[in-house]
Formats: sequence, structure tokens, C-alpha cells
Amino acid sequence: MDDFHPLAAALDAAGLNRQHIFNGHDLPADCLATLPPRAPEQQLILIGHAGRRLWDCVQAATLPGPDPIDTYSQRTVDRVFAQFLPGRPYQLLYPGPRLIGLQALGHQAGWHQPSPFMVGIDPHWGSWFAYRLVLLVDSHFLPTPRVDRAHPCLTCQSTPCLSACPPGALKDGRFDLARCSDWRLQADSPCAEACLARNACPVGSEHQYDPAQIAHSYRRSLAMLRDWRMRK
Ligand code: B12
Repeated sequence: MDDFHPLAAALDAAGLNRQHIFNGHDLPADCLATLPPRAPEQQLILIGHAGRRLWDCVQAATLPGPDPIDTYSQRTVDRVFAQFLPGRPYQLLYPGPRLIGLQALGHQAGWHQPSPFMVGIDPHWGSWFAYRLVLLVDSHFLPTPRVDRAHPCLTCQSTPCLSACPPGALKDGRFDLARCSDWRLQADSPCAEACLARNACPVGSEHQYDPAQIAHSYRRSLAMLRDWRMRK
């Protein structure tokens, strides 16, 4: 049996503080459908970050390029594998060209409950976590038990996210992506560099990212939206 503890401690210290190990053959068919054919014989390691630490580490690393978070995450996992599992190759699936359903994997890990604003939520971290790496490895780690946490939105009485959304994209119990996107793409939109609904959510608010990280991530998603609109 391989020991994941030293890798977990090093990843935690580097701000990549959520890890989940799956045996490939335990994943449901819809998750396996987006993975390479050998995945059922391997282990899949899902790595995320939660809270503020990752951004502090990324800032300290002063990395070049448009996505310093991805660069930092990949360098960190390279370093951690070289230190604790030298010579053991792994296949990096995310970030990468293949579309991996990260929230579906997060759901299997017990990290993801759907919020009205579509970012996953849990009662501890709120919506202040994201998925940073997906690896396939020929390893024998102990698989991680599913985290079993309640869905905080089910008991939320005040629903501040719904009233904070300026275009009303969360009305009627479903997320209206076109309404959200049209509003964000307007000149001087207050939602260009932050989601006011997400910011209004009280769950895990002590873990809310640094404003610079929020602006960085939302600028990137806005650029993605612009790109899609141009191609339509
Ligand atoms: C495309 C995409 C978007 C599109 C959404 C368009 C759409 N309807 O697909 C746009 C550009 C709008 C977007 C925006 C954002 N995104 Co986005 N996005 C993705 C991406 C790259 C692919 C999603 C996908 O198509 N999956 C394919 C299907 C088959 O997989 P799935 O898991 O079953 O699908 C789920 C999602 O698609 C989700 N979904 C559907 N519609 C929307 C709309 C939005 C806005 C979001 C966030 C999710 C979402 O619901 C599905 C069922 O759970 C994922 C990364 C990934 N590879 O999964 C990130 C991802 C969903 N995004 C994420 C985030 C955080 C954001 C932003 C907050 C910006 C940011 N990066 O910080 C904003 C949201 C704010 C807003 N209101 O716009 C995170 C969510 C983390 C979490 N805790 O759940 C992800 C997982 C990326 C990551 N590395 O962690 N995103």
C-alpha cells in the first residue's frame, strides 16, 4: 500500500488543501465516460484548494503567464511527486485539453452541493473552493471516504444570494446563464469582476478569497464568455 499522508501534508502546506483518491473502477459511468480508457485500472486523484492560502502561495511564487494558479499547481504536484514518489509517473488530466466534469467528480467526493449561483457549496468552506488538478496514477493509496456534509442551501431562510443578483438570474429556482452573461458583459457591469450573489452568501464567508483573487478569476471567466459570444 502506498502512503498518501506525506503528499497530503505537502499539498496542504502549499495551499492545495483538498485531496480525494478514487479507485477508477469505483467511479460511475458518467464520470468514466470523460476519462481515458485505462482509468478503471488506475487511481484518480482530485486536488482542489479551499480558502485563501493558495492565493498567498501563488503571489509569493511570482510566476509568469496568464494563469499563475495553474502553473503553480502543476509545479507543486511535480515537486511533491518527485519528493515522495520518485520515478512514479502520473498523467495530468486537468488542467488539460480534455473536458473533465469537475463538479461531477466533486459530487462523488462529497465536496459539491449545487448552489443557486452554480458554484459548488459546502457548509464549511461555503463556495470558496475550486478544483485545481486531476491526476491518473498507477498507485495503491487507500481510497478516500466520501465527505458527508449537509447541503447548506436547503436550510437557508434568508436566501441573500437570490436578492443580491442584479439581473435576477437566479429567480424561479433555476440559473439563467444567458441573463447572467448578458449582464456581466455590459460596459461597467458591477458583476464583471465578482459575482454579487456569491459574495452575499454567508456560508463559509470567513474563507472568502482575497479581492485580488476574486477579480483575477472573474476576469478570466469574463474573457471566456466574451470569446464564446464572438464565436456564436
Ligand atoms: C464552462 C465553465 C464556465 C462557464 C459556464 C457555462 C456553462 N453553462 O457551461 C462560465 C464561463 C460562465 C463559467 C463561469 C464561472 N465559473 Co466555471 N467552469 C466551466 C468549466 C470550464 C466547464 C463546465 C462544463 O461545461 N462541464 C461539463 C459538464 C459535463 O460537467 P459537469 O461537472 O457535469 O457540469 C456542471 C457544470 O457545467 C455546472 N454548470 C452549468 N452551468 C453553469 C454555469 C456556471 C456559471 C457555473 C460555475 C457552473 C455551471 O453544472 C453542471 C452540473 O453540476 C468548469 C471546469 C470543468 N472542467 O468542469 C468550470 C467551473 C464549473 N467554474 C468554476 C467557477 C469557480 C466559475 C466562476 C465563479 C469564475 C471563476 N473561475 O472563479 C464563474 C461563475 C460566475 C458566473 N456567474 O459567471 C468552478 C466551480 C468550482 C466550484 N466550487 O464548484 C469550476 C468547476 C472550475 C474549477 N477549476 O474549479 N464557468
